[in-house]
Amino acid sequence: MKLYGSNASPFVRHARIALLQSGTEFSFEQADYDRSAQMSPTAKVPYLVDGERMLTDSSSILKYVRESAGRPFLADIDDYELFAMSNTLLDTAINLFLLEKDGHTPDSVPYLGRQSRRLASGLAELDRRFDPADGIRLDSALRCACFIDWALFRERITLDGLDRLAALLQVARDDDAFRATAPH
Ligand SMILES: N[C@@H](CCC(=O)N[C@@H](CS)C(=O)NCC(=O)O)C(=O)O
Repeated sequence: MKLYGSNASPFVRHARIALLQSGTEFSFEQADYDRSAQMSPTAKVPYLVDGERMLTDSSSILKYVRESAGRPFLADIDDYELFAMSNTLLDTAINLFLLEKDGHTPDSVPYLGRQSRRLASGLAELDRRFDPADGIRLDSALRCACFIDWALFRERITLDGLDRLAALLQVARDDDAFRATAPH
């Protein structure tokens, strides 16, 4: 089994952590924008190749890896909802990050202002909903931790006033697989 991606991507990180936790033998192959555009129809990372099977999204990869290891993936509706919310905010933050590189900012593009407000309101809601005492066992909490660690790494957010998210991240950083996959 081969997982393709980059060291900085939070989507790739979540897939790597699931693979490490499952004990499955896999290799991690670096894929930049050019390689992913050649290999995957979505031109995104991660993608996973297992024999004849190719999966092109971190969510389908997670479902495959978790269920192959006999573990449910997003079986509970609250887990699913928080996973989806974290994912929306991660997409939003990445969108803002990539467009800023091309010179488009919330000041110059009204839709990016909306994206920026979505990020702030969504983070406040995640802070209300996650209980750090529950740790990162559920994929919603793990996705949220991958998201906020990436957003801090890229200096997209601060955790000022988001004490529960800060505590959740601290719990995640104590985990071996999470630490081993830190963005760089
Ligand atoms: N829905 C996808 C999103 C993956 C994604 O956005 N990956 C980023 C890297 S963090 C990417 O490949 N971006 C390339 C691009 O936007 O052209 C998933 O969950 O795997």
